[in-house]
Amino acid sequence: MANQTLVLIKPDGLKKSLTGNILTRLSETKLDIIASKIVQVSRELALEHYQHMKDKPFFDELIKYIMGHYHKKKVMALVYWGEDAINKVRQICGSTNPEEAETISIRGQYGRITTKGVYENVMHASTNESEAEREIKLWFNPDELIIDVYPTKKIKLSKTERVWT
Ligand code: IDP
Ligand code: MG
Repeated sequence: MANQTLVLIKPDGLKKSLTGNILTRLSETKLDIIASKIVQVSRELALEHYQHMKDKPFFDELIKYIMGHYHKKKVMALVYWGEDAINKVRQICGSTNPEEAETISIRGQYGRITTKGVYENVMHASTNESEAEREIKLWFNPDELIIDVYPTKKIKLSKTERVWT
């Protein structure tokens, strides 16, 4: 069955110039990229993304890490879509702890554990369908995806927008 998954190249992945390497590894899956962008992660977005970790002792460090305090203040966000996308991406990504991740997985090849105890594991990948849905809806608006993977509706907003001059 086709499904979709959120991939983030985390600030350490960008700082280490691993974007090309990571995307090349992920292209082994033959999945389609249906959205991508560079994001400066706000505190609100970081807290929401890692809400399930809020009771962990390393939570504050984790929030600083994903916001780019230790590397570059940016993350590359992508949505991959296709047959069994969630599992295929997670497989190449590798386990959470970079020291336990399979050596040839992306995290195994490029991740490290910092002296502050955070797993800097260079990328994020959703682990199941409900997590993928929550995360994709958090990081992207419907119009940023080239296919409608979840139902949408139209509402009229009267907000001020910044446009090119
Ligand atoms: P995942 O990213 O493999 O899905 P989660 O358990 O969702 O793993 O944890 C989110 C992120 O928090 C991890 O990618 C890693 O950066 C960090 N993390 C998770 N567990 C630990 C830990 O035990 N020590 C330090 N950092 C951790
Ligand atoms: Mg997770």
